[in-house]
Amino acid sequence: SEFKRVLAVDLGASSGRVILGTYDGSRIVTEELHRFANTPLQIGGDLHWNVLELFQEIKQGIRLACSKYGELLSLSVDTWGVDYGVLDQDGMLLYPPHHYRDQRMQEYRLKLEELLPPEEQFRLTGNQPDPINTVYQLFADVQRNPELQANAGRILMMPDLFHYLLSGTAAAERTILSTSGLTKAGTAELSSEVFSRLGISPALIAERVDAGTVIGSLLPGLRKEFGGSALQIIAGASHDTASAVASIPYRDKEHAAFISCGTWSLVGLETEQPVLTERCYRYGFTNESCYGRGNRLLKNITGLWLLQETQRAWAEAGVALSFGEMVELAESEQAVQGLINPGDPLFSTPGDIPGRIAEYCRSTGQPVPASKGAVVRLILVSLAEAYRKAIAELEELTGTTIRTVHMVGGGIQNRLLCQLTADATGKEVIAGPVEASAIGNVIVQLTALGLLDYSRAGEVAAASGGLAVYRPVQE
Ligand code: LFR
Repeated sequence: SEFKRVLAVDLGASSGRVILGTYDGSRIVTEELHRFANTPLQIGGDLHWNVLELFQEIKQGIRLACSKYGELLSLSVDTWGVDYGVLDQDGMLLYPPHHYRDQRMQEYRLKLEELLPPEEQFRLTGNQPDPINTVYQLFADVQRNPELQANAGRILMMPDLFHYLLSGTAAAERTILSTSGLTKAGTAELSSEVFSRLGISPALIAERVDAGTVIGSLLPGLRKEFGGSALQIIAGASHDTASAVASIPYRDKEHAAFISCGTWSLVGLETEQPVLTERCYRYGFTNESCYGRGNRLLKNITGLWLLQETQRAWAEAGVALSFGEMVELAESEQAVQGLINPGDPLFSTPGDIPGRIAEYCRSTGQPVPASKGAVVRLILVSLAEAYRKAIAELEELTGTTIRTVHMVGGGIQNRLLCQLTADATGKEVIAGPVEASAIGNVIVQLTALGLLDYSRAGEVAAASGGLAVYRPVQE
């Protein structure tokens, strides 16, 4: 038919979704077919992915898609970076994969950094050392369970794990692997230095593939469940941020930065080669792979997590507010004083974020926000300030003058945040698409299937996105 239909499965911190992407040759229309909770599972002291439940939900989404639309072309899963599951020698999942907000890495962090100092990790891999990175998690797992490597067949990053469960093919896709701290900067090759220093076997990593590889099709058993649908399984730009970046409708890419706004804010720009300077390391930037061969130079800044957890804490205390309502409260709040550092470790684990913000303000000698609106405004102003700083650093590191900031992802529905970002940076903000990861995911599938030339991706994304422009307001 003239309509090409593919499924994008996007697993994020607030929910997982199965999204239908329909392409008519000029734009992509997304339809959320199935949304479900993605609540981490606490078992004993550990925090895990509820992976079997998620698999069940993905199947439910495929079922709905097949019964509504019949034959679909393909499916690809994207998720946040760094997490993985461990398979045994027979390809069975050994235990529920850990969630990066689990704390087991803390105990082994120093030991790892003695064997492999942070600066060296950065130089070797281009990744900013962070205890959430795969390398820290895997090292902790191996220390805690010395039998693990003998029992394990492979580890698979989370999107790869879902692709494996759907198709039976184990592959390590490049963009998601580039978040691991295990690969050589700017390549998909494993860093043998990292593996040998830490005593980890590189054989744990599956065969590597580029983003946009058809790795198989639905396992026969599943295929029967869905009425014989032939669905191909594609390793797309399976890191959600790589997918989001693949959806950016650049107008002047040479002078553009991006902010991917979700639970995290990823502030960066695309470069040809990784940037491995000492200064880049000190400023806290990381290098990850784009779809294709490019590099994403970016900084992870805690993002809407702060609002999500604030919303949860208030709901638990009996005040249920939507994001829209929270932003309205912030809008009616005039100048708020003070700033928080969104990346302070105090804010990184689930809990009473408003309480911790108050604690942070007290301990830094700043006024404690006196109302809910003031809390929300303080969060948003602090995010915009963190964005401003990161963009100034990007300009310094790359010698580029940034003229436009592309904001993409769910967080841009928060129009106050977009305007505050334009004001703080003094630059034009182009916001959209909101469904950045899903649209990027679909774009990469369409290119893998030979239905779209990637040089047209920006144009297609712009036609699909519903873009909004924010200009800085001079005071
Ligand atoms: C965004 C993201 C970031 C990654 C962080 C943790 O969802 O994927 O890019 O660094 O989550 O994995």
